[in-house]
Amino acid sequence: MPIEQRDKEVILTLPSDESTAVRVLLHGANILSWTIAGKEQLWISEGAVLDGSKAVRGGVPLVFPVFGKANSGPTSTLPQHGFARLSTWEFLGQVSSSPLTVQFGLGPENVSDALRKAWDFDFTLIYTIALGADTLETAMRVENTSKVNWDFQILFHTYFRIPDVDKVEVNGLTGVSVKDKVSKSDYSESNTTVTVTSETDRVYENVNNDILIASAGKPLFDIYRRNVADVVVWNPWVNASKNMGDFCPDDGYKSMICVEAGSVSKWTTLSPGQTWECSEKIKSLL
Ligand code: TA6
Repeated sequence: MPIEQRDKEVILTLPSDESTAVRVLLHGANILSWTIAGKEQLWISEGAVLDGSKAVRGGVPLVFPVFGKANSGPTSTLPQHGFARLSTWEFLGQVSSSPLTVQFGLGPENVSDALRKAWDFDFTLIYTIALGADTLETAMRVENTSKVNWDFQILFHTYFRIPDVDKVEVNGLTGVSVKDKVSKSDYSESNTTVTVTSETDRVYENVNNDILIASAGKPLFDIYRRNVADVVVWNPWVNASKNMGDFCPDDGYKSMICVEAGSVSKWTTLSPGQTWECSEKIKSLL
């Protein structure tokens, strides 16, 4: 069955290959798994909490309306990364069979009272997920249904599964301006390929190239983005992994890298009735 709706999840299965599938938790509309011919493409913690009590540690968490924590402004009382990944989305159904495409929706009515009070604007999010033979496309349509302007940031917080962090290479970032949250410095990326040798937490701003994730030169994933100009690269490494209670196993950082497409280096303002769209298409080269 191409689309299976369960109590708390929706499963997409390619009719041509039942072992190519996507599993989406309604809590956070969080993609938990993406398999191609039975091979898992994403990383999810063995300690991920899936009961709706907190954000999922892995897969593709959704970040909206704020990336990180804002010190001031309407999002400053929201939890880190906002409420989209903390809310239960509505399954809106299948919109296409080729590629196999479904949609999820979120509005103020789906957000807890506490979180809605923290950011009390009217909005609609329509999240589209399309599964191809070797591709996963995610798209977001943001609408301001308020009577006033509001600002937002947005990001697909994708956890990629990789063979070995010591061999991972992220290509396409040369010359890009970086806000490095570990060294607390700003600089231009001078390396032709970005590798991970310690805790890494960087916002690459306004990235024009497509991104290639490779392992010792062997291509793993191509990432194509539309209207999400920034790319965040994150690996918690040894200590930060240990300090996250839901990050398991402790050495899981060796098998994952977050390469996150987002619009986070500035705020996007929507006026009443205005809509905004973005998408990310990942092609697995495994
Ligand atoms: O996207 C990178 C980042 O902002 C890191 O700073 C780290 O905090 C990571 O997100 C995970 O955040 P979370 O709130 O899911 O623990």
